[in-house]
Amino acid sequence: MVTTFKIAVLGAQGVGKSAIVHQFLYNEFSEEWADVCCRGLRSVHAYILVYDICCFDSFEYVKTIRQQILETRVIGTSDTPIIIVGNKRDLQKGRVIPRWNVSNLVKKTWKCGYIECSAKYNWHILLLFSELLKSVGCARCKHVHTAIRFQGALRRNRCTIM
Ligand SMILES: Nc1nc2c(ncn2[C@@H]2O[C@H](COP(=O)(O)OP(=O)(O)OP(=O)(O)O)[C@@H](O)[C@H]2O)c(=O)[nH]1
Ligand SMILES: [Mg+2]
Repeated sequence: MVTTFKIAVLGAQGVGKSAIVHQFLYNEFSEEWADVCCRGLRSVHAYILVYDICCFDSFEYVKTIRQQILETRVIGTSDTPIIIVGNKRDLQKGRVIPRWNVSNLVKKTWKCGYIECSAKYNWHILLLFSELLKSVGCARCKHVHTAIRFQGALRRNRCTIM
């Protein structure tokens, strides 16, 4: 079991990557976040690939990133878990791909986790991070309260946003 987690949150521009991380860490939502840069993507323990459920292209982007992750995986290393996230669930009237289609593709074909959330209303953000902890092999991370403990640890400045 790893005790230090490096998580890459990737996705097209404006899908809500920063909003998800800030909602998890600080229970805050804003219309605008400062940009963060990407470093050390190869050595992460898990990937969160975010798309906007109202934006078709952002799901195509997720497909491309996933493909790139698979292609650049070091042969012989264990598979790094990938969780696909459909954000902006609160705007679901504008959904462009039926949920069933995406979840079928992601879960059955890609064998990845799939979660829909709203960073704006804090829907399923804790669930996302508890699934993430489970996926990196944390045997005791079966419940949302583990994600709450994780959140607490991160808030105590044990988290670096790179
Ligand atoms: N309605 C709604 N808006 C959201 C949600 N999450 C993010 N947004 C909005 O979407 C816009 C982009 O959010 P960001 O978190 O900056 O997106 P990002 O993926 O970090 O964008 P880049 O860093 O530019 O790639 C902002 O105006 C947010 O307020 C959500 O769950 N629901
Ligand atoms: Mg951002």
